[in-house]
Amino acid sequence: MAEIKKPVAKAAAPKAAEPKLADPIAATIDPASQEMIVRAQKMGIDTVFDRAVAMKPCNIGIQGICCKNCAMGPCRLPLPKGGIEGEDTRKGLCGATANTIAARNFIRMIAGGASAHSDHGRCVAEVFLSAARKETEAYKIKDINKLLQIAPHLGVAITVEKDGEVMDRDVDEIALEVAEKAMNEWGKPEGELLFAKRAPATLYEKWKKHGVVPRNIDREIVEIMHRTHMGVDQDYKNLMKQGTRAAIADGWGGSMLATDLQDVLFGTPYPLQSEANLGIMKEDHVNIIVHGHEPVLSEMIVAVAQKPEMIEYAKSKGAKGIQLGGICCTANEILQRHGVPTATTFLSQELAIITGACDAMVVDIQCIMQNLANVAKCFHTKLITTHPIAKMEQDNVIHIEFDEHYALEDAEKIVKMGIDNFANRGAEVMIPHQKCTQIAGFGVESIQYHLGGTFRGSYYTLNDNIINGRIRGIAGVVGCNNARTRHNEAHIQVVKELIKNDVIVLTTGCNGIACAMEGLLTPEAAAVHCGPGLAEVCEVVGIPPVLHMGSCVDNSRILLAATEVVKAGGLGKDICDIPVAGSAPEWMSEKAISIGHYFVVSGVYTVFGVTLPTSGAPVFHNHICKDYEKLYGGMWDIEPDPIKHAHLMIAHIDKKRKELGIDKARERVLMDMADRQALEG
Ligand code: SF4
Ligand code: MSK
Repeated sequence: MAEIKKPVAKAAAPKAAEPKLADPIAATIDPASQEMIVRAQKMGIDTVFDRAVAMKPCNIGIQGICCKNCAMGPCRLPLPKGGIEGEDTRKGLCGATANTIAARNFIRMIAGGASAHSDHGRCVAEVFLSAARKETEAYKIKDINKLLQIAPHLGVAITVEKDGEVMDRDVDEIALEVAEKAMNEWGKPEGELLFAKRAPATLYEKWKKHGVVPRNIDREIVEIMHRTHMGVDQDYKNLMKQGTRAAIADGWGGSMLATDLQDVLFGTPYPLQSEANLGIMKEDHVNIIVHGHEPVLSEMIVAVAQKPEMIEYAKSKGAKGIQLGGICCTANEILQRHGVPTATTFLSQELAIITGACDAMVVDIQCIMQNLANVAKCFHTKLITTHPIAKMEQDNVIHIEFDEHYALEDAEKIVKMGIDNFANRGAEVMIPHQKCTQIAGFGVESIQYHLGGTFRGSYYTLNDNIINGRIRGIAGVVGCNNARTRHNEAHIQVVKELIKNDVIVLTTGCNGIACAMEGLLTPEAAAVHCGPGLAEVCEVVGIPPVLHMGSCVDNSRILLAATEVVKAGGLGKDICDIPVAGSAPEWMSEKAISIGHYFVVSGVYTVFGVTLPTSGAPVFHNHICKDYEKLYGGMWDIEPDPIKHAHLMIAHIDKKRKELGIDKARERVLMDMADRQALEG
């Protein structure tokens, strides 16, 4: 076989130009990140902020109209300057149109995102099965209430009839059956996704009518790869139909199962206090940062790091203790259940190492930049990969493969490695002082409690406040950072504009972290940033105006919260009737496209910032906007300007208020069921 040779430099290369560097102020709104970017540049270490300046994105790829699905391409179909007049004759070598290419690319992104969430869910389900079989000491069924709550949705009975008497079923038996039924959702040969029926009945019927109820999770993802292979599905509408099936299989399947099973294993989150930003790292402590998405290992790291003998061990090495911190959604997982502080967001991950105080960074899956290894090389930081599917090629990276059967031993090994590394720190420690208090850990259950009270724990109070106009509507603002836009700026501007206009915000992922870094996740933020109606509700109830609901897979909590709003009555019969809108102001990941699409087909008007890979195929773009609104009640939209972005969402919320007949703010009246039915009339 012909060997591909490495290029050999023949003559002395011309002197390289000075690398272009990012302007720290233009790169991020976060002062701690700015400080660390300056430091990295002084040390000659490049970060994503500099690389984004040096390398521009491909102008054709960004429009979604580059196809490389076979070796006759890549076929690139740029939109002519000034747009297309008359017939669009652009086609690839095989004849694929811009619409077909954009739709194929779009649903391949859905497949990437859905598989990431769902494979995460599968790993959790496997650990759950081990726990249910009692094969591991480290994991136990922690939240029995949650187990009993989800079991019926998987067709698992929680009671049993014996001698004519109805009795509670044995919890271990229920757990085992739940584990088996859950595992089945990934690859069962027939039937349909069981959780699809957790959606409001009207929505489920809509999915049924359009033939998009998923069969099982894996099948919908595999079918996307088949249909987008050269020479298979060549109708953008039919391609998107499959994208819809896979996205539902993500939001109402893989992600929802991940959230539920994690809650049963590790506990359903309830609000707790913590802190966010790089200032959570401590110079005199061993700093261990966990980063990625799966809480299965990080839960063990939290348990081990809290052990008195481990703290003593850290002290024996000259540290005052162990400081854990998180990045990305592993951060959100251990924040919401244990109050472990958040170090920073996705885009600033390299900067945690630039502090010189990161003794170990432990990564699992998703959103981990490969350049972490290069940055770690410049410091004493041990970079530890832990997942068999996520290794790094650089030789300074240590791989400690995590096995749930030896979970505590693995976690102990990792924590000890961090502690032992404390002594190897150089003199170059520089931790920014910025950090903010945050209240996180909201979920479907806690919103019910906080806004409903102990005696009337329900969504009635939330609905009442929407109906009487104190709360104008609900926004789900989620997603990543993107190096093509100023770090955290759009997140914060969109959220501030929404709460200023009395829209309560539910957040997950890196938007949640950005809001925490800005101090928006405290009840006190309401008086400063909210309109009078939302400020009053927050003050009375004692909640922040931005409710942090967890990690990326926890967007399923937002779907279920919206379903509870429908059930509580007075705001229509389907999610698309509620004054609700979705947003991902700084998205970058394929997972965001999958999330965006399951929001849309669940009935949510969803606006993305930055860009959408559809602009090169206007007919396809209109399909996922206008046609989808007719089909599912939700639609895609794109608006990079954060203030306009927020106002598109507010306009949609107002449109829904008008359709419901609640567009005139009214004095608060506690409504009974008859009043709500009259409104729905
Ligand atoms: Fe080009 Fe068609 Fe091959 Fe895509 S599938 S690369 S459009 S020839
Ligand atoms: S971590 S997917 S950058 S939100 Fe979930 Fe943040 Fe986006 Fe990763």
